[in-house]
Amino acid sequence: MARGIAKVLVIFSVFLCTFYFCFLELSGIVKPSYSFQFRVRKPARGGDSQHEFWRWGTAEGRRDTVNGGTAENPTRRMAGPVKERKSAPRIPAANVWDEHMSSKDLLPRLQKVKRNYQALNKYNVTFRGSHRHNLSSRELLCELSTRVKMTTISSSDLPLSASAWGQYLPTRPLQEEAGRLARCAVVSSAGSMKSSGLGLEIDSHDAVLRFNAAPTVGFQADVGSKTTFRLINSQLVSTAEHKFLDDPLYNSGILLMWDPAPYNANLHQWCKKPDFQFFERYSAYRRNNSEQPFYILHPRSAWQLWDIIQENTPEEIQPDPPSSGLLGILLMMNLCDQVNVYEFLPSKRRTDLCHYYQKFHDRACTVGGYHPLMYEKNVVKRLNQGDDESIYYQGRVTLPGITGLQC
Ligand code: NCC
Repeated sequence: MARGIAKVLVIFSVFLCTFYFCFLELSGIVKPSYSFQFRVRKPARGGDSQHEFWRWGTAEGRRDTVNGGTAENPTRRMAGPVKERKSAPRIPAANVWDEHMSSKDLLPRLQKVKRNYQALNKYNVTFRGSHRHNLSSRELLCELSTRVKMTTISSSDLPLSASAWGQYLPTRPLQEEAGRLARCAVVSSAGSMKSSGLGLEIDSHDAVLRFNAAPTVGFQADVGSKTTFRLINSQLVSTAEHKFLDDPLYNSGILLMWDPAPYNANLHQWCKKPDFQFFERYSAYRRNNSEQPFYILHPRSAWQLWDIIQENTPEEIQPDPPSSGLLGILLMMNLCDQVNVYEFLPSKRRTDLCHYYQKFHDRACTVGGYHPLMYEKNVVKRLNQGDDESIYYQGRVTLPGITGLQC
């Protein structure tokens, strides 16, 4: 008798389990136990904890939270399978970069990093401008066009004491070297470029700008293969680990380097005390690759750009120069009629993976630690002429050229 009851109980529980998994979970009526993957990611090297997830809105969590790298909307998933409407895809607003992001939206660790850089004030920034954060997108474009001179230096700008390396600066103006450019692409190095399949779209532009050590070989499907410009920082040129003199990655396209000066320094003061001692390696590279144009940005450009970011931000930003990313975007806005920027504002592929070509994870790569990157992105979002769908699906922002702008 007891064995009979036990048998019935076993059969009944097997039936219950089968019903639960096959019908309720798979049809999405109950929340699947594995849905936790939305929030938990692998421990990040340099990250805060295993349970970090993206906060796109306020620290109070008013907005949705989405884990890096997933495109799905957890609420929709819980509501059961819904057919994708191809004509008008719905983008959850909280999944597109919010131009009002502030330090409150940063992880506590990155808030602290920001405060430390503010206390350090390495470049003796003495900002005396006013906060004018109600400018329209058009007014902001005019500010960028009239006040930021994205110029390169020539040997005649430098003191005699700098002639040992200054003699290697190109004589032909960059505008002439680049020629007239209609549509240009700027490719951020973000991890979210991975699996984007944007390669063909990127290569369809008249010119493509890439940053630092970002490769194309092995990543063509996602980042394309054309490199017209490469903007590099002086740290990369100066430190042996980057193999700047030996790596063929740097041998194609027009090279441009930048090095931060103190906020109020002139060229003479900068030459005496650059951020990184790049002179010898710059000269050596030029001797070995004399045919390849290799420009150096005027150090004041970075601070002119920084002033505009600070003026258009209601709180104090890091007193450090803008990232290569924003410098490159503005450079291209000066050289091209239209600029498409990829994954500077992260798409649905958003991730803490720092670069598409490395395995290192750190949220700071996307929102900034040393660079005022979050605020740079807020400005770019305000300037965007494209739509939220393009940001969400392609990570693409469309900006106008500013050379002929009537202000
Ligand atoms: O990482 P980095 O930048 O070379 O990236 C180039 C530009 O892409 C944008 N980016 C990158 C990663 C990410 N997850 N999101 C992004 O939006 C940024 O706009 C970034 O500027 C730099 O700005 O020069 C920087 O350089 C690196 C590093 O020096 C080079 O990669 C050397 O190869 C800096 N990292 C370190 O110093 C450790 C980084 O802070 C800024």
